Amino acid sequence: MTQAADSRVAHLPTTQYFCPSGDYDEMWRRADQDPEGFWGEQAMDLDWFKRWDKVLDWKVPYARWFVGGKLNLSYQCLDRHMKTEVKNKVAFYWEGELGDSQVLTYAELYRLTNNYAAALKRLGVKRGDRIALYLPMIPALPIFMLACARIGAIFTVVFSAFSGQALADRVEDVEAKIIVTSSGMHRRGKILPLKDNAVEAAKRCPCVEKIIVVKHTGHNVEMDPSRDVWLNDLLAGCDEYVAPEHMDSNDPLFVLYTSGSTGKPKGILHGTGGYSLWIAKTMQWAFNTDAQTVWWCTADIGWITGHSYVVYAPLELGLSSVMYEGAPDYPTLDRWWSIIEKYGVTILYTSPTAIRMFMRHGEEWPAKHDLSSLKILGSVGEPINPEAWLWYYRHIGHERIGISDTWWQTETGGFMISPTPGIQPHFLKPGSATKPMPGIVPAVLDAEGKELPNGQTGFIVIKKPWPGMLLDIYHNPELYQKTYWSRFPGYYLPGDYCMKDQDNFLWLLGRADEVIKVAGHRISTAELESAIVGHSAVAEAAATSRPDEIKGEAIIMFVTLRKGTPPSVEIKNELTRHLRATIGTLATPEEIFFVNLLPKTRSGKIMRRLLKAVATGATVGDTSTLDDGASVDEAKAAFAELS
Ligand code: 6R9
Repeated sequence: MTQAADSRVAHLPTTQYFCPSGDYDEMWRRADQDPEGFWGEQAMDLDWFKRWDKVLDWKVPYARWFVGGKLNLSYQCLDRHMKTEVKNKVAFYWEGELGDSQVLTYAELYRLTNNYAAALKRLGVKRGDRIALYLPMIPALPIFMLACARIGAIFTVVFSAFSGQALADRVEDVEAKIIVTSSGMHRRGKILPLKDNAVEAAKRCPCVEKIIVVKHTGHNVEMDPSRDVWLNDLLAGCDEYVAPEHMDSNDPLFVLYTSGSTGKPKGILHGTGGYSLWIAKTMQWAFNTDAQTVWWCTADIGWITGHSYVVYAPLELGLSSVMYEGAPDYPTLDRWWSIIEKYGVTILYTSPTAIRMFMRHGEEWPAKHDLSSLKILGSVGEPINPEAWLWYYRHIGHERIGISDTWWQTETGGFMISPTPGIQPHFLKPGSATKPMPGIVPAVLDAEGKELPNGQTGFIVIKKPWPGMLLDIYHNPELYQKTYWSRFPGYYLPGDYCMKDQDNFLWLLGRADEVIKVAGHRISTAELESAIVGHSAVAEAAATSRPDEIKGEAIIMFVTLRKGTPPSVEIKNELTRHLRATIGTLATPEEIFFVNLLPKTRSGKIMRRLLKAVATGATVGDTSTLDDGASVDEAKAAFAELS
């Protein structure tokens, strides 16, 4: 649960949005009553090689949009702008952590995408092949994503903070032929060895034939000539046009791994036509973008937010974007605000964690800069607490502009619930993502599947398919069915708690399952547990979280050690290192508690509710099904002692 409860009635006046051109209620009703008519009209804004035969084919749990239609997303993002004034417009203002920068126009991006596509083809990549992209926030990443889309290769981007092992798990599952990486990446003045991690993954995965290496850092990198190739060498002689593949609207575009309730991340599979349309439309609606927009989405491309709203949607809409490689507060605490001033950013889209971090640093840092170019602010990744919302509104927006708090998920492709100033502005309430996008029909259900009256908290479900909906879980349709469609048959289950207030505003209140959001990064308790028990000293483990002032949630682990290993600070540090090496830095626990027994039910299930209560210092509640009351006291004692 979030801190929303105390501010549910805090109304704010409508802020001065521009262009209140539409009628939100009317548009929402139209999309609900005649989805095929509505989406058929919207889809006319894309360039199709062949028009669809049917707008929607919906057989629970699979929705197929624009059936029979043919298009290519790299064509939407690039080729079609070559005929307009967008051609010479800036696509990306790239800013490196070291202060270096690069400006890429649409024409340059188009040329590079063709060259990269030619290079991939030269390595034998064909339509339907899988490619893993393990790159930092440098221009090569969006260019490879566009090049893959162009030739119909399915890509999976692996966040650069994931370890070599986590990369290997994903490469193996998707059976990638090629890993694209960089020599290294800059982070807070250090160089992280991405290439080494890629080699570790390639050694574990026989499917990998080649590693393409982008030269980004100056340090020495060992190359195995039978497997590794520098991008620059590969590009020599690739200065050519590559015709975009005519992809079927429901052909896969990418797989993005995300955490759920199992120990292994699942590959969310997104398609081409519905996805392309959904992200472009939702971006316009939530942020009222226009030709003058200078967009900055601060998310890493390794997450869905970066896929949809750093790379594809802004390019489809022909916008200029900022892309920044480094840490937000490096080398000085006003790095972000200086970037906004430098490029005249008009829309900033970021996470509550970042806002809370800046809040702690103090408003004097943004106050040093002219932020008057900003027209709209955005938030994503976790519930935004009203205090952070108000700080953002006051100290970044200067009480002049609104905040689009966008609720959505990897699986949904694009925004689901958000203010829609691009259609019609409405009142905002700090902490509420407000109303569903046209085409989104949510309901709040109790545990039995009964719709709850306004004011009560339950599970949010989505009653109808929407164009950005995932196609499937890669190679695992059973898990797809089970995860999203089995608890409340016929409805999509996102896994979040939600409350609809008396004004029909929606409050998204955090995950209802075993997924944790640490600084907006999604990770599951099962993943953490299976990683930590991989260490030879660990007998059993349970992961939970507690609220964190900055990161939203922090990871807390309870561990029983094997006989012969006594608890110590050394073993604690060793287990932290082990988690980071197995998953990545985002798996760093805030605290590890050693206990002799984990609290379990009589049927042997770990009592997570109880551990969570212990970790957060709340009252423990009903323990009548508990096997051994002593273990609860023990967990509590361990917590009290160590915290
Ligand atoms: C886009 C993204 C999805 C989960 C989602 C929810 C949380 C995201 C939110 C939000 C409240 C918001 N979440 N945006 N909760 N308000 N505006 O973050 O995708 O990484 O798949 O995470 O994030 O719990 O279920 P993903």
